[in-house]
Amino acid sequence: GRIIHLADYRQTDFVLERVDLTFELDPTETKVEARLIFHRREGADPAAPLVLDGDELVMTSLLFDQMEMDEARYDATPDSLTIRDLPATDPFEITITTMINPEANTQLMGLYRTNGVYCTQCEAEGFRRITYFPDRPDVLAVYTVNIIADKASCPLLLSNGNFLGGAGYGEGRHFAAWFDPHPKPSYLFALVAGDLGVVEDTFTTMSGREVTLKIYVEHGKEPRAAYAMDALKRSMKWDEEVFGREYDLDIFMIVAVSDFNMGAMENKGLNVFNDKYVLADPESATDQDYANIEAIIAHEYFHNWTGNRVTCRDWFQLCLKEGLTVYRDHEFSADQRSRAVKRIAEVRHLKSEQFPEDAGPLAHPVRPTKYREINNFYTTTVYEKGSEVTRMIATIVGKDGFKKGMDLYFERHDGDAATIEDFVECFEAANDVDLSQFSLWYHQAGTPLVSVSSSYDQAKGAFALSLEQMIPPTPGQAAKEPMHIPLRFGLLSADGTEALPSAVSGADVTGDVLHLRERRQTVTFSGIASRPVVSLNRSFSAPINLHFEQAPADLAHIARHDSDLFARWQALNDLALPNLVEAARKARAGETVETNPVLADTLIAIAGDETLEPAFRAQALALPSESDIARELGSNNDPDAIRAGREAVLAFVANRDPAVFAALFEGHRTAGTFTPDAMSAGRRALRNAALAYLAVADGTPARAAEAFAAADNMTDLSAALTVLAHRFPDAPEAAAALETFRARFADNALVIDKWFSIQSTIPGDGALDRVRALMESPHFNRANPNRVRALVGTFAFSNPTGFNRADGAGYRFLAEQILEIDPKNPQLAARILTSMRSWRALEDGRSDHARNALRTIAAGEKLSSDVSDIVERMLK
Ligand code: BAL
Ligand code: ZN
Repeated sequence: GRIIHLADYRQTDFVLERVDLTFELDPTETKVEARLIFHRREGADPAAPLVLDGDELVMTSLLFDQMEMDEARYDATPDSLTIRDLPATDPFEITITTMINPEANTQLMGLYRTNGVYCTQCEAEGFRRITYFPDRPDVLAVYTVNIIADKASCPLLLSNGNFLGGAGYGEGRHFAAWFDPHPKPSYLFALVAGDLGVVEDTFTTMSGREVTLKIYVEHGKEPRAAYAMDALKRSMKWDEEVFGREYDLDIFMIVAVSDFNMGAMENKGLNVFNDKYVLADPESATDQDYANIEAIIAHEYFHNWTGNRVTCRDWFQLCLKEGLTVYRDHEFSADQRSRAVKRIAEVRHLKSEQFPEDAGPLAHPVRPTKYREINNFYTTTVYEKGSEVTRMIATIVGKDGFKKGMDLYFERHDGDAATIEDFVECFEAANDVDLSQFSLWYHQAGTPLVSVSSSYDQAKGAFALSLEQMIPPTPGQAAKEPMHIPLRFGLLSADGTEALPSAVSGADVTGDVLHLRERRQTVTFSGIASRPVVSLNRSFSAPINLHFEQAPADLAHIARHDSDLFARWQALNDLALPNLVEAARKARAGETVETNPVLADTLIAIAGDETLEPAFRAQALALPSESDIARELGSNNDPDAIRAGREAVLAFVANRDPAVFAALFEGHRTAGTFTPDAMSAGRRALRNAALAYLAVADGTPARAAEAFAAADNMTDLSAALTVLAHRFPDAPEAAAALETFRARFADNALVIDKWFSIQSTIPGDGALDRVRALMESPHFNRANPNRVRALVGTFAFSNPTGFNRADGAGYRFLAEQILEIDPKNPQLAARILTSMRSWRALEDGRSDHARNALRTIAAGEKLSSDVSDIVERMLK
């Protein structure tokens, strides 16, 4: 494919007024009739042809104002339809008939079949696989949809908007008509037809309208949709209370399907979900699954305003809806659960997924200026960093200022296809601030590095912070401008209370936010009676790497006393990371690893602190991951040494005071009926974190095996199974538990995915053979994205030692898989391939093997644009 540039954006020559679609559904020969009414845009070239997008389309008829069109006036190819000699002013009607084959659609883009159900996925460019269309987000139209299908196999016929009516339609068939009054881009179109069970409820909006809520799932799975329904109602309420946004149709539907490339899709009034993010019960879902369901249900619902009512002008603006909507779902979860614990989880995710992307060959700005394949820009940079940028706007303009800006955004842009500039302008106008320097966050890729040093002058009572920002070079961006970085901070006195300066010079400080704007800045705080300990970037107010060599005792002080719980966790992390990096170096050099006892004692003290919520203590106990350590090391990485070093530190902590872990394990049982609330989930998290340490201290699988046998919910069961499989892979207890688990959940594919993932992440060289063997299991299905991600994806993304085997066999395996998956499902192949995004940071032997594997992929015949785009950027 060719490269698309933001600078080339121009409006369409034709305005689409209305869309009437009629589908005659058939597994292999679905007939689609699209009646499109256009007029030429005022000022457009009167001779310009109408060019419509297509993708693998076969056209069987074309009418102009209901008359067959003269063949000399158009050209139809599988991927475009060009029509000439169109009127200069009058509206006209084009009726296109295409024949498509849903059964053969393995890409899962456009109209396809999953377990006998017809469903669609149109974002970003799937609609053009259904009919020829101006398939771009700035073409908004009102749709009427008629669906005709076999009554027995498709009793249910759904599309966007409100139900108009239905009736019988000839022998054994019926039809239904839907009308969506809200103008929408084609990527929000949806159709679902099949035989599904339903869970129904209602929601009364703030203006008193009753909305019907329906969640469709496979028959028999209805009870597992109860939590999703509860999350939906809470989301609707929250969006009214916090953002003043009310739902706008009579009905809101969610359909869960088992074959889906993404997590879910926000189609207007008819969300389609990967069933993994709908179905849950205590027997089969972990606390993490519940939290994910809550977040994704909310995310898709929130898109109704941020994405659907206000959509994107072009795909470069993807972060306009995604970054903002992730921010909204983060805030929702923070309000529903523990804000600090939620923030810790977000930052862990950001650091482990987005920071590596931003530091490697796939780095790109939050608002890119060019792309080859838009499917490859549904990234953690667009989503998660995009959310962080929105959060920084809220930090800069304040809570009320953010609300004013959002209100203005909805007021100005409801019904629009907008840009990032439009969005930022609303916060500037509502708050009378200049966000032009801040906007560099959208345009400059790379994680800023802020280096800090401090000095204290006792005689003057002055404390000075020297800050320097550096934004590393990224592909296509060698030199960067300094950015506006909002840093929340506090100065802690020796007793743990906050020291308040009498004056500040050298930077703007508003409340607890220090605004770093220059490349270098020294900030002086006066009236500070004794040397304070700085707690910087509290709540991770800016998504940066902080280089600040604070003494272990200072970090321990923050970890024990900061008023900001997130900062306490961050200090623990900062205390642990240098230790783990040093441990990795020592392990690689064959030297003995030593662990700083301050680290172990601080961790244990916090874990045992009954005044803190258990979920926080569980987070505190989780040492930085192997990938965190690799990122900190930066280059020449040896994953085996990183793991060996980390294991040594972990063993030191585990053996420091096993009685504490035993008490945590015994003292946090969750007895009685299972509830997925945050408090109970926190108790389980702490208990299972303790179990992981105890298994190391015990050196035997007995305790984990007992926990496995006693578990009465999936969180505890899978945690115990993970400890058994990862710590004691060769023990009979592990084999027995794995088989018990498999047999018990053999008919629940989503649970079998956990069984795949637990085994594919068993550390060490043996993982690859296990993964290969599991691919032969009858439970595996290489056509199903969830199965492939659970087994192959998890191995490549989350098993650093297993995947990065020194002999390169892991990379060769991945190359083989990518070449096999790509012809069927390019999006899935390209996504899994991004697991190699940090290959250049590996030591020479491994990076040579990785390069060879990437070259093997690049040399593949008929690569999709998805995979060739990724592999070429990675090799560049
Ligand atoms: N729009 C694609 C799925 C999502 O971000 O909600
Ligand atoms: Zn989204």
